[in-house]
Amino acid sequence: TDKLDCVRGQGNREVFSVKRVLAIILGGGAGTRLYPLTKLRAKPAVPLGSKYRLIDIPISNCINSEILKIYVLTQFNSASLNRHLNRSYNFSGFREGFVEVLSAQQTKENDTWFQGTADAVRQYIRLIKEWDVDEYIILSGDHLYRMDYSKFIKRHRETNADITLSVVPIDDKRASSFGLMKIDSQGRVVDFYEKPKGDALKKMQVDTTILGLSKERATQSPYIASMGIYVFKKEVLVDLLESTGQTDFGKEIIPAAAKNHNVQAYLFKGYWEDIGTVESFYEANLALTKQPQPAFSFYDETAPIYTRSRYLPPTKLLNCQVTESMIGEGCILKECRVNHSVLGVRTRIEAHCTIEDTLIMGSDFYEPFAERQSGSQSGGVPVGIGEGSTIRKAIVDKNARIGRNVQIVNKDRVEDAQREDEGFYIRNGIIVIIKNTTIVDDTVI
Ligand code: ADQ
Ligand code: ADP
Repeated sequence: TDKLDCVRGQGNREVFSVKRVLAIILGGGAGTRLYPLTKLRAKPAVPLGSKYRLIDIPISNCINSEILKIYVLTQFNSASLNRHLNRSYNFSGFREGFVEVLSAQQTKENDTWFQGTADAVRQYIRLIKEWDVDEYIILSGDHLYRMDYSKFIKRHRETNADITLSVVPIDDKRASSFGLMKIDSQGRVVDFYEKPKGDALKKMQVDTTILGLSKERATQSPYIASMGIYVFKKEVLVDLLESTGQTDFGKEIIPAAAKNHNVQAYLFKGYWEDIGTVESFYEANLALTKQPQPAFSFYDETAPIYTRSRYLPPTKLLNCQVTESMIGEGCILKECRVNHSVLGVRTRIEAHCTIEDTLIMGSDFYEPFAERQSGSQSGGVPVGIGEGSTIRKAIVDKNARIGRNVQIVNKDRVEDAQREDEGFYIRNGIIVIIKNTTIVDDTVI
Protein backbone atom coordinates (compact mmCIF):
# COMPACT_ATOMS: atom_id res chain seq x y z
CA THR A 1 0.00 0.00 0.00
CA ASP A 2 2.97 2.35 0.55
CA LYS A 3 3.70 2.21 -3.18
CA LEU A 4 0.12 3.00 -4.03
CA ASP A 5 0.14 6.01 -1.73
CA CYS A 6 3.22 7.25 -3.51
CA VAL A 7 1.65 6.96 -6.94
CA ARG A 8 -1.41 8.79 -5.72
CA GLY A 9 0.84 11.48 -4.27
CA GLN A 10 2.51 12.14 -7.59
CA GLY A 11 -0.76 13.01 -9.24
CA ASN A 12 -0.78 16.12 -7.12
CA ARG A 13 1.30 18.78 -8.82
CA GLU A 14 -0.15 22.12 -7.81
CA VAL A 15 2.68 24.57 -7.38
CA PHE A 16 2.53 26.65 -4.19
CA SER A 17 -0.37 24.78 -2.80
CA VAL A 18 -0.79 23.71 0.79
CA LYS A 19 -1.87 20.44 -0.71
CA ARG A 20 1.77 19.57 -1.17
CA VAL A 21 2.17 19.37 2.60
CA LEU A 22 1.91 16.32 4.81
CA ALA A 23 0.96 16.78 8.45
CA ILE A 24 2.49 14.73 11.25
CA ILE A 25 0.76 15.12 14.60
CA LEU A 26 2.79 14.14 17.66
CA GLY A 27 0.07 12.41 19.56
CA GLY A 28 1.85 11.69 22.79
CA GLY A 29 4.66 9.84 24.46
CA ALA A 30 4.53 8.18 27.85
CA GLY A 31 1.46 10.22 28.81
CA THR A 32 2.61 11.06 32.33
CA ARG A 33 1.71 14.74 32.42
CA LEU A 34 -2.00 14.17 31.87
CA TYR A 35 -2.16 11.03 33.97
CA PRO A 36 -4.65 9.61 35.05
CA LEU A 37 -6.65 10.95 32.08
CA THR A 38 -4.30 8.89 29.92
CA LYS A 39 -4.62 5.78 32.06
CA LEU A 40 -7.11 4.06 29.77
CA ARG A 41 -6.71 5.94 26.50
CA ALA A 42 -4.16 7.51 24.20
CA LYS A 43 -3.63 11.21 24.84
CA PRO A 44 -5.22 12.38 21.56
CA ALA A 45 -8.45 10.67 22.67
CA VAL A 46 -8.76 12.68 25.91
CA PRO A 47 -12.19 14.41 25.89
CA LEU A 48 -12.20 18.20 25.79
CA GLY A 49 -14.84 20.95 25.92
CA SER A 50 -17.98 18.81 26.40
CA LYS A 51 -17.93 16.95 23.09
CA TYR A 52 -14.50 17.11 21.46
CA ARG A 53 -11.25 15.26 21.87
CA LEU A 54 -7.74 16.72 21.94
CA ILE A 55 -6.94 15.40 18.47
CA ASP A 56 -9.88 17.32 16.95
CA ILE A 57 -7.95 20.59 17.35
CA PRO A 58 -4.91 19.94 15.12
CA ILE A 59 -6.95 17.86 12.67
CA SER A 60 -9.56 20.61 12.29
CA ASN A 61 -6.81 23.19 11.82
CA CYS A 62 -5.34 20.98 9.09
CA ILE A 63 -8.67 20.53 7.31
CA ASN A 64 -9.41 24.25 7.50
CA SER A 65 -5.97 24.90 6.02
CA GLU A 66 -6.60 22.37 3.25
CA ILE A 67 -4.02 19.90 4.52
CA LEU A 68 -5.69 16.53 4.19
CA LYS A 69 -2.83 14.06 4.50
CA ILE A 70 -2.49 13.53 8.20
CA TYR A 71 -0.56 11.02 10.27
CA VAL A 72 -1.04 10.82 14.01
CA LEU A 73 1.95 9.35 15.86
CA THR A 74 1.31 7.76 19.23
CA GLN A 75 3.29 5.60 21.60
CA PHE A 76 0.16 4.18 23.05
CA ASN A 77 -2.60 3.30 20.67
CA SER A 78 -6.12 2.73 21.87
CA ALA A 79 -9.36 1.44 20.53
CA SER A 80 -11.10 4.68 21.45
CA LEU A 81 -8.64 6.78 19.42
CA ASN A 82 -9.04 4.64 16.31
CA ARG A 83 -12.79 4.54 16.69
CA HIS A 84 -12.98 8.28 17.07
CA LEU A 85 -10.78 8.97 14.04
CA ASN A 86 -12.51 6.42 11.83
CA ARG A 87 -15.93 7.71 12.68
CA SER A 88 -15.08 11.41 12.51
CA TYR A 89 -12.66 11.85 9.64
CA ASN A 90 -13.85 9.84 6.74
CA PHE A 91 -12.51 11.76 3.77
CA SER A 92 -14.24 9.67 1.17
CA GLY A 93 -15.55 12.81 -0.53
CA PHE A 94 -12.15 14.49 -0.57
CA ARG A 95 -9.44 13.59 -3.00
CA GLU A 96 -6.45 11.92 -1.37
CA GLY A 97 -7.30 12.82 2.18
CA PHE A 98 -6.61 10.51 5.10
CA VAL A 99 -6.07 10.51 8.85
CA GLU A 100 -4.03 7.54 9.96
CA VAL A 101 -2.62 6.48 13.30
CA LEU A 102 0.97 5.28 13.32
CA SER A 103 1.82 3.77 16.66
CA ALA A 104 5.23 3.00 18.03
CA GLN A 105 6.33 -0.47 17.29
CA GLN A 106 9.22 -2.54 18.38
CA THR A 107 11.33 -3.59 15.45
CA LYS A 108 14.72 -5.18 14.99
CA GLU A 109 16.34 -1.77 14.61
CA ASN A 110 14.40 -0.20 17.40
CA ASP A 111 13.66 -2.09 20.57
CA THR A 112 13.15 0.86 22.89
CA TRP A 113 9.92 2.74 23.46
CA PHE A 114 9.35 6.28 24.58
CA GLN A 115 12.18 7.90 22.77
CA GLY A 116 11.75 11.54 21.84
CA THR A 117 9.56 13.19 19.26
CA ALA A 118 12.09 13.07 16.42
CA ASP A 119 12.65 9.41 17.03
CA ALA A 120 8.92 8.76 16.76
CA VAL A 121 8.97 10.35 13.29
CA ARG A 122 12.17 8.49 12.37
CA GLN A 123 10.49 5.15 13.01
CA TYR A 124 8.15 5.89 10.12
CA ILE A 125 10.48 7.90 7.89
CA ARG A 126 10.40 5.30 5.13
CA LEU A 127 6.64 5.59 4.87
CA ILE A 128 6.58 9.35 5.28
CA LYS A 129 9.18 10.12 2.64
CA GLU A 130 7.35 8.12 -0.01
CA TRP A 131 4.89 11.01 -0.31
CA ASP A 132 5.61 13.46 -3.08
CA VAL A 133 5.20 16.62 -1.01
CA ASP A 134 7.33 19.74 -0.50
CA GLU A 135 7.00 20.15 3.24
CA TYR A 136 6.09 18.37 6.39
CA ILE A 137 4.23 20.25 9.09
CA ILE A 138 4.87 18.80 12.53
CA LEU A 139 2.17 19.49 15.10
CA SER A 140 1.56 18.76 18.76
CA GLY A 141 -1.45 16.86 19.95
CA ASP A 142 -2.06 18.84 23.12
CA HIS A 143 -2.54 22.46 22.15
CA LEU A 144 -5.69 24.56 22.15
CA TYR A 145 -5.65 27.14 19.34
CA ARG A 146 -7.03 27.94 15.93
CA MET A 147 -4.44 28.53 13.26
CA ASP A 148 -4.43 28.88 9.50
CA TYR A 149 -1.36 26.81 8.66
CA SER A 150 -1.36 28.06 5.07
CA LYS A 151 -0.02 31.44 6.24
CA PHE A 152 2.67 29.67 8.22
CA ILE A 153 3.66 27.61 5.18
CA LYS A 154 3.55 30.63 2.91
CA ARG A 155 6.01 32.42 5.16
CA HIS A 156 8.23 29.32 5.14
CA ARG A 157 8.32 29.32 1.36
CA GLU A 158 8.84 33.08 1.04
CA THR A 159 11.92 33.00 3.25
CA ASN A 160 13.19 29.84 1.57
CA ALA A 161 13.58 28.41 5.04
CA ASP A 162 14.79 24.91 5.82
CA ILE A 163 12.74 24.92 8.99
CA THR A 164 10.18 27.43 10.26
CA LEU A 165 9.08 27.52 13.90
CA SER A 166 5.82 29.03 14.98
CA VAL A 167 6.52 31.32 17.95
CA VAL A 168 4.81 33.40 20.61
CA PRO A 169 6.16 36.03 23.00
CA ILE A 170 6.16 34.72 26.56
CA ASP A 171 6.57 36.13 30.07
CA ASP A 172 9.20 35.46 32.72
CA LYS A 173 7.04 33.13 34.77
CA ARG A 174 6.38 30.56 32.08
CA ALA A 175 9.46 30.97 29.90
CA SER A 176 11.45 28.06 31.32
CA SER A 177 8.91 25.46 30.20
CA PHE A 178 9.45 26.32 26.53
CA GLY A 179 12.10 26.18 23.89
CA LEU A 180 13.40 29.75 23.66
CA MET A 181 15.21 31.50 20.84
CA LYS A 182 17.01 34.56 19.63
CA ILE A 183 16.30 35.88 16.17
CA ASP A 184 17.96 38.44 13.93
CA SER A 185 16.22 41.40 12.29
CA GLN A 186 15.17 39.19 9.36
CA GLY A 187 13.41 36.72 11.64
CA ARG A 188 16.11 34.10 11.33
CA VAL A 189 16.70 31.98 14.42
CA VAL A 190 20.32 32.37 15.53
CA ASP A 191 20.17 30.61 18.89
CA PHE A 192 17.77 28.05 20.41
CA TYR A 193 17.73 26.65 23.93
CA GLU A 194 15.20 24.05 25.14
CA LYS A 195 13.68 24.90 28.53
CA PRO A 196 16.60 26.84 30.02
CA LYS A 197 16.73 27.50 33.77
CA GLY A 198 18.55 30.07 35.94
CA ASP A 199 21.37 31.90 34.20
CA ALA A 200 20.78 30.11 30.91
CA LEU A 201 17.21 31.43 31.00
CA LYS A 202 18.31 35.02 31.62
CA LYS A 203 20.64 34.78 28.65
CA MET A 204 17.72 34.00 26.33
CA GLN A 205 15.94 37.24 27.19
CA VAL A 206 15.48 39.45 24.12
CA ASP A 207 13.87 42.71 23.06
CA THR A 208 10.63 41.39 21.65
CA THR A 209 9.76 44.68 19.94
CA ILE A 210 11.66 42.93 17.13
CA LEU A 211 8.44 40.91 16.69
CA GLY A 212 6.44 44.11 16.35
CA LEU A 213 5.27 44.19 19.99
CA SER A 214 4.65 47.48 21.74
CA LYS A 215 7.26 48.61 24.31
CA GLU A 216 4.88 47.75 27.11
CA ARG A 217 4.06 44.25 25.88
CA ALA A 218 7.69 43.61 25.09
CA THR A 219 8.60 44.35 28.72
CA GLN A 220 5.92 41.93 29.92
CA SER A 221 6.97 39.18 27.52
CA PRO A 222 10.72 39.35 26.98
CA TYR A 223 11.16 35.86 25.55
CA ILE A 224 10.42 34.25 22.19
CA ALA A 225 9.01 30.77 22.75
CA SER A 226 8.64 27.92 20.30
CA MET A 227 5.12 26.53 20.07
CA GLY A 228 6.62 23.14 19.21
CA ILE A 229 5.09 23.42 15.72
CA TYR A 230 7.45 23.17 12.77
CA VAL A 231 7.43 23.30 8.99
CA PHE A 232 10.33 21.35 7.46
CA LYS A 233 11.47 21.22 3.89
CA LYS A 234 10.99 17.62 2.97
CA GLU A 235 14.62 16.83 2.19
CA VAL A 236 15.87 18.67 5.28
CA LEU A 237 13.81 16.58 7.67
CA VAL A 238 14.63 13.34 5.89
CA ASP A 239 18.33 14.18 5.91
CA LEU A 240 18.40 15.21 9.58
CA LEU A 241 16.61 12.05 10.67
CA GLU A 242 18.62 9.70 8.49
CA SER A 243 22.06 11.19 8.99
CA THR A 244 21.93 11.80 12.75
CA GLY A 245 20.73 9.88 15.77
CA GLN A 246 19.05 12.91 17.36
CA THR A 247 15.93 11.80 19.18
CA ASP A 248 14.10 15.03 20.06
CA PHE A 249 13.08 18.11 18.07
CA GLY A 250 13.24 20.62 20.93
CA LYS A 251 16.30 19.27 22.69
CA GLU A 252 18.49 18.32 19.75
CA ILE A 253 17.29 18.83 16.18
CA ILE A 254 16.23 22.48 16.36
CA PRO A 255 19.16 23.83 18.47
CA ALA A 256 21.65 22.10 16.16
CA ALA A 257 19.87 23.18 12.98
CA ALA A 258 19.84 26.82 14.12
CA LYS A 259 23.63 26.75 13.75
CA ASN A 260 23.85 25.59 10.14
CA HIS A 261 20.41 25.81 8.51
CA ASN A 262 18.05 28.60 7.56
CA VAL A 263 15.68 28.35 10.52
CA GLN A 264 12.99 31.02 10.57
CA ALA A 265 10.52 32.21 13.21
CA TYR A 266 6.86 32.82 12.34
CA LEU A 267 4.95 34.91 14.85
CA PHE A 268 1.51 33.54 15.78
CA LYS A 269 -0.82 36.23 17.06
CA GLY A 270 -3.90 34.34 18.20
CA TYR A 271 -4.83 32.50 21.39
CA TRP A 272 -2.60 29.51 22.02
CA GLU A 273 -2.38 27.30 25.10
CA ASP A 274 -0.33 24.19 25.75
CA ILE A 275 -2.82 21.98 27.59
CA GLY A 276 -0.57 19.00 28.14
CA THR A 277 -0.69 19.01 31.96
CA VAL A 278 -3.64 18.30 34.24
CA GLU A 279 -3.59 21.86 35.56
CA SER A 280 -3.42 23.63 32.18
CA PHE A 281 -5.97 21.22 30.73
CA TYR A 282 -8.37 21.94 33.58
CA GLU A 283 -7.86 25.71 33.36
CA ALA A 284 -8.33 25.78 29.58
CA ASN A 285 -11.55 23.78 29.79
CA LEU A 286 -13.06 26.04 32.43
CA ALA A 287 -11.87 29.14 30.55
CA LEU A 288 -14.27 28.12 27.76
CA THR A 289 -17.15 29.20 30.00
CA LYS A 290 -15.85 32.74 30.47
CA GLN A 291 -18.32 35.50 29.61
CA PRO A 292 -18.82 37.53 27.53
CA GLN A 293 -15.72 36.70 25.52
CA PRO A 294 -13.90 33.42 26.14
CA ALA A 295 -10.27 33.42 24.97
CA PHE A 296 -11.02 30.42 22.79
CA SER A 297 -14.33 29.48 21.24
CA PHE A 298 -15.16 26.27 19.44
CA TYR A 299 -17.52 28.32 17.35
CA ASP A 300 -16.12 29.95 14.24
CA GLU A 301 -18.06 29.78 11.03
CA THR A 302 -15.02 30.07 8.82
CA ALA A 303 -12.88 27.60 10.75
CA PRO A 304 -15.01 25.14 12.69
CA ILE A 305 -13.58 22.54 15.03
CA TYR A 306 -14.84 19.18 13.83
CA THR A 307 -15.58 16.10 15.84
CA ARG A 308 -17.64 12.99 15.59
CA SER A 309 -21.35 13.58 15.05
CA ARG A 310 -23.30 11.63 17.59
CA TYR A 311 -27.04 12.15 17.03
CA LEU A 312 -27.70 12.49 20.74
CA PRO A 313 -31.00 13.83 22.04
CA PRO A 314 -31.08 17.36 23.49
CA THR A 315 -30.15 17.91 27.10
CA LYS A 316 -32.97 17.93 29.65
CA LEU A 317 -32.93 20.20 32.67
CA LEU A 318 -35.53 19.79 35.35
CA ASN A 319 -35.27 22.54 37.89
CA CYS A 320 -31.67 23.63 37.81
CA GLN A 321 -29.66 26.71 38.44
CA VAL A 322 -26.92 26.77 35.85
CA THR A 323 -24.46 29.65 35.66
CA GLU A 324 -21.33 30.22 33.53
CA SER A 325 -21.22 26.67 32.24
CA MET A 326 -21.11 24.59 29.09
CA ILE A 327 -23.30 21.52 28.71
CA GLY A 328 -22.93 18.80 26.08
CA GLU A 329 -25.71 16.89 24.36
CA GLY A 330 -27.76 14.10 25.87
CA CYS A 331 -27.45 15.18 29.52
CA ILE A 332 -30.09 14.85 32.20
CA LEU A 333 -29.92 17.30 35.10
CA LYS A 334 -32.41 17.21 37.95
CA GLU A 335 -32.75 19.82 40.69
CA CYS A 336 -29.15 20.85 40.97
CA ARG A 337 -26.84 23.81 40.99
CA VAL A 338 -24.08 23.99 38.41
CA ASN A 339 -21.65 26.89 38.39
CA HIS A 340 -18.51 27.52 36.31
CA SER A 341 -18.37 23.98 35.01
CA VAL A 342 -18.16 22.01 31.78
CA LEU A 343 -20.39 18.95 31.42
CA GLY A 344 -19.68 16.35 28.74
CA VAL A 345 -22.10 14.26 26.69
CA ARG A 346 -24.61 12.07 28.56
CA THR A 347 -23.81 13.61 31.94
CA ARG A 348 -26.39 12.68 34.53
CA ILE A 349 -26.85 14.65 37.74
CA GLU A 350 -29.46 13.73 40.34
CA ALA A 351 -31.33 16.09 42.67
CA HIS A 352 -29.73 18.37 45.26
CA CYS A 353 -26.24 18.27 43.83
CA THR A 354 -23.81 21.17 43.68
CA ILE A 355 -21.22 21.18 40.93
CA GLU A 356 -18.69 23.98 40.92
CA ASP A 357 -15.43 24.71 39.03
CA THR A 358 -15.60 21.21 37.66
CA LEU A 359 -15.13 19.37 34.40
CA ILE A 360 -17.39 16.33 34.10
CA MET A 361 -16.60 14.32 30.99
CA GLY A 362 -19.91 12.50 30.88
CA SER A 363 -20.52 8.99 29.77
CA ASP A 364 -20.04 6.73 26.75
CA PHE A 365 -23.42 5.10 27.13
CA TYR A 366 -26.89 5.43 28.64
CA GLU A 367 -27.73 3.07 31.41
CA PRO A 368 -31.28 1.84 30.84
CA PHE A 369 -33.74 2.78 33.59
CA ALA A 370 -34.23 -0.82 34.70
CA GLU A 371 -30.49 -1.30 35.04
CA ARG A 372 -30.12 1.83 37.15
CA GLN A 373 -32.96 0.71 39.41
CA SER A 374 -31.86 -2.85 39.92
CA GLY A 375 -28.22 -1.76 40.21
CA SER A 376 -28.89 0.69 43.00
CA GLN A 377 -31.20 -1.76 44.76
CA SER A 378 -28.41 -4.31 44.94
CA GLY A 379 -26.01 -1.71 46.35
CA GLY A 380 -24.49 -0.68 43.05
CA VAL A 381 -23.98 2.93 42.03
CA PRO A 382 -25.53 4.10 38.74
CA VAL A 383 -23.46 6.07 36.21
CA GLY A 384 -23.49 9.81 36.94
CA ILE A 385 -23.62 11.95 40.04
CA GLY A 386 -25.88 10.65 42.83
CA GLU A 387 -28.40 12.65 44.83
CA GLY A 388 -27.13 15.22 47.32
CA SER A 389 -23.50 15.17 46.19
CA THR A 390 -21.15 18.12 46.02
CA ILE A 391 -18.20 18.40 43.66
CA ARG A 392 -15.75 21.29 43.59
CA LYS A 393 -12.55 21.84 41.60
CA ALA A 394 -12.44 18.40 40.05
CA ILE A 395 -12.24 16.51 36.80
CA VAL A 396 -14.64 13.58 36.69
CA ASP A 397 -13.60 11.23 33.88
CA LYS A 398 -16.06 9.28 31.75
CA ASN A 399 -18.47 6.63 33.04
CA ALA A 400 -17.75 7.47 36.69
CA ARG A 401 -20.31 6.31 39.22
CA ILE A 402 -20.55 8.83 42.05
CA GLY A 403 -22.85 7.69 44.85
CA ARG A 404 -25.28 9.66 47.01
CA ASN A 405 -24.15 12.39 49.43
CA VAL A 406 -20.61 12.18 48.22
CA GLN A 407 -18.35 15.17 48.76
CA ILE A 408 -15.50 15.67 46.34
CA VAL A 409 -14.17 18.94 47.69
CA ASN A 410 -10.52 18.32 48.64
CA LYS A 411 -11.39 18.62 52.31
CA ASP A 412 -7.79 18.46 53.51
CA ARG A 413 -6.51 20.80 50.80
CA VAL A 414 -4.05 18.29 49.43
CA GLU A 415 -1.88 19.45 46.53
CA ASP A 416 -0.83 16.08 45.16
CA ALA A 417 -1.91 12.52 45.93
CA GLN A 418 -1.91 9.22 44.07
CA ARG A 419 -4.81 7.17 45.35
CA GLU A 420 -5.41 5.08 42.28
CA ASP A 421 -6.83 2.15 44.28
CA GLU A 422 -9.51 4.48 45.64
CA GLY A 423 -10.23 5.77 42.15
CA PHE A 424 -8.68 9.21 42.19
CA TYR A 425 -5.61 11.41 41.93
CA ILE A 426 -5.01 14.92 43.15
CA ARG A 427 -2.79 17.04 40.93
CA ASN A 428 -2.10 20.71 41.72
CA GLY A 429 -5.09 20.66 44.08
CA ILE A 430 -7.40 19.36 41.36
CA ILE A 431 -9.15 16.08 42.13
CA VAL A 432 -9.24 13.72 39.17
CA ILE A 433 -11.77 10.88 39.38
CA ILE A 434 -10.49 8.08 37.13
CA LYS A 435 -12.55 6.74 34.23
CA ASN A 436 -15.04 3.93 35.08
CA THR A 437 -14.51 4.47 38.84
CA THR A 438 -17.17 3.95 41.49
CA ILE A 439 -17.22 6.27 44.51
CA VAL A 440 -19.65 4.83 47.06
CA ASP A 441 -22.36 6.73 48.98
CA ASP A 442 -21.25 9.20 51.68
CA THR A 443 -17.58 9.24 50.64
CA VAL A 444 -15.72 12.44 51.47
CA ILE A 445 -12.60 13.31 49.49
P1 ADQ B 1 7.16 19.76 25.10
O1 ADQ B 1 5.72 19.86 24.82
O2 ADQ B 1 7.57 19.70 26.52
O3 ADQ B 1 7.95 20.97 24.39
P2 ADQ B 1 7.53 17.08 24.17
O4 ADQ B 1 7.37 16.43 25.49
O5 ADQ B 1 8.61 16.58 23.30
O6 ADQ B 1 7.85 18.59 24.28
O7 ADQ B 1 6.14 17.00 23.42
C1 ADQ B 1 5.84 17.56 22.17
C2 ADQ B 1 4.60 16.89 21.63
O8 ADQ B 1 4.92 15.60 21.16
C3 ADQ B 1 3.50 16.65 22.67
O9 ADQ B 1 2.25 16.80 22.04
C4 ADQ B 1 3.72 15.22 23.09
O10 ADQ B 1 2.54 14.63 23.52
C5 ADQ B 1 4.21 14.59 21.82
N1 ADQ B 1 5.15 13.50 22.02
C6 ADQ B 1 6.17 13.42 22.90
N2 ADQ B 1 6.85 12.29 22.75
C7 ADQ B 1 6.25 11.61 21.74
C8 ADQ B 1 6.47 10.34 21.11
N3 ADQ B 1 7.47 9.58 21.47
N4 ADQ B 1 5.62 9.97 20.13
C9 ADQ B 1 4.63 10.75 19.73
N5 ADQ B 1 4.37 11.94 20.27
C10 ADQ B 1 5.15 12.37 21.27
C11 ADQ B 1 7.75 21.22 23.00
C12 ADQ B 1 9.03 21.80 22.38
C13 ADQ B 1 9.34 23.15 23.01
C14 ADQ B 1 8.12 24.05 22.85
C15 ADQ B 1 6.92 23.39 23.48
C16 ADQ B 1 5.66 24.21 23.28
O11 ADQ B 1 10.10 20.91 22.55
O12 ADQ B 1 10.47 23.74 22.38
O13 ADQ B 1 8.39 25.31 23.47
O14 ADQ B 1 6.68 22.12 22.87
O15 ADQ B 1 4.59 23.61 23.95
P1 ADP C 1 -13.03 7.25 25.95
O1 ADP C 1 -13.70 8.54 26.04
O2 ADP C 1 -12.51 6.90 27.31
O3 ADP C 1 -11.97 7.21 24.94
P2 ADP C 1 -14.28 5.21 24.36
O4 ADP C 1 -13.98 6.01 23.14
O5 ADP C 1 -13.54 3.98 24.65
O6 ADP C 1 -14.15 6.18 25.61
O7 ADP C 1 -15.80 4.89 24.27
C1 ADP C 1 -16.61 5.65 23.45
C2 ADP C 1 -17.64 4.86 22.70
O8 ADP C 1 -17.75 3.52 23.15
C3 ADP C 1 -19.01 5.44 22.87
O9 ADP C 1 -19.31 6.26 21.77
C4 ADP C 1 -19.93 4.28 22.95
O10 ADP C 1 -20.60 4.12 21.73
C5 ADP C 1 -19.08 3.07 23.16
N1 ADP C 1 -19.34 2.39 24.43
C6 ADP C 1 -18.45 2.19 25.41
N2 ADP C 1 -18.98 1.49 26.42
C7 ADP C 1 -20.25 1.21 26.10
C8 ADP C 1 -21.33 0.51 26.73
N3 ADP C 1 -21.19 -0.07 27.91
N4 ADP C 1 -22.52 0.46 26.08
C9 ADP C 1 -22.65 1.03 24.88
N5 ADP C 1 -21.67 1.69 24.23
C10 ADP C 1 -20.48 1.79 24.82
